[in-house]
Amino acid sequence: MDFKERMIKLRQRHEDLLARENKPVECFGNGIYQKYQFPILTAEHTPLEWRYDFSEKDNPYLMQRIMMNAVLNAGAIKLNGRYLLVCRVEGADRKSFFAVAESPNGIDNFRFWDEPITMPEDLIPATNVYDMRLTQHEDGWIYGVFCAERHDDSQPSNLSAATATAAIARTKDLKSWERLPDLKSHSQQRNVVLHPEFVDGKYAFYTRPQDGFIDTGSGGGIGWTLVEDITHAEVKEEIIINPRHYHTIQEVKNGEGPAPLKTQKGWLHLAHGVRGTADGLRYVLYMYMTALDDPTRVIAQPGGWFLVPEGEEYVGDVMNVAFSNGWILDDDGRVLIYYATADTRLHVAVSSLDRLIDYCMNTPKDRLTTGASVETIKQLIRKNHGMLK
Ligand code: M1P
Repeated sequence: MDFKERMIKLRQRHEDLLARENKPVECFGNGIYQKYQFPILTAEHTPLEWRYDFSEKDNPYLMQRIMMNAVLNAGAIKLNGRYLLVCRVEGADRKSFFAVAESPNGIDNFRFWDEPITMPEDLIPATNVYDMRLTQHEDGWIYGVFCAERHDDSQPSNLSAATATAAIARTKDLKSWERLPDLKSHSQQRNVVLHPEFVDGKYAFYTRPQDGFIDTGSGGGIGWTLVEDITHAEVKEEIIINPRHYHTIQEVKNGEGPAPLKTQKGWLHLAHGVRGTADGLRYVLYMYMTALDDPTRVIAQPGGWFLVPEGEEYVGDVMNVAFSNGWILDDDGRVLIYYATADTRLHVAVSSLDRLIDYCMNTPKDRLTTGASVETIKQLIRKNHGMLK
């Protein structure tokens, strides 16, 4: 096959992948959300122009000159009727960058914009950036808050020593970005999310204080801080609003997912919880709700996980991981939840605001012991047997 023929085949195969229809998984499911047959974005979805040199003279073997490793953890927004994801794309060189993918329906036909985002640097450039949370703030800007990772130069002989900081940028169109100074904090911070409304006239951030790059250590869970000036954001006072807890899905650590959705019943939150196993860490998604008049007060939290990796979703670079930092509340009340599995690929699960509120308000909470869990199950059995008046 000559160069031209191979190029045509390559382009056709890529187009088939991009245009592939995605259908709901045919199963009864859990009634809460519907998963879909195929991942919506993978490394294979990235544009061929990012990977191949199409000059026959310079690349006679039609090799990939730059390889891509994964597409994962995407911020999400519906803007001017378009479903847009700011994806974390990871190259074979382990560097993550942000790139926008657009779909006509939020479910399939996602296509990356021509070029990745050029994100301006803060004063000290980052080695790596990832996991952007998008917030359409009432001040009129769209904010992207993401993790900026740098080597921890206080440990020069340890090549794995790193620091995690919350970086802040804002935009109106996801094309040009204004970088603001990173969030100042005494602890390392990852999974920081901007609340969409002012609280007491201030910007409000969900935080996740951590002692080290991986370990949260004494960092007790999902935190909250108020900031007067977002152009010089600093964590001065921080409270924990959704703590870690022994023998739960969020024993080791947890972190806010996308910016919460405002509903009539309260703020709806999606988060991830992490527990240890003999086989390493297990990342699952869970939900909770907070009060409208006080977004720091948890009013409901269903027990256990909401979404976990299943089947092939388990397998990838970091096994046993479900992670989400993006969702879209659509005009018809559908909620499109974008989740990544195994730090490798991106999927969509579809639910609705009504269902998610029902799930949060009516799923029994984790009462923290086996005995209490059995009691909760027995209550449901008795109710079903018509024994509860
Ligand atoms: O590898 C799983 C996830 O680990 C980190 O999340 P956390 O800070 O809660 O441990 C992040 O690096 C995330 O990107 C990754 O998916």
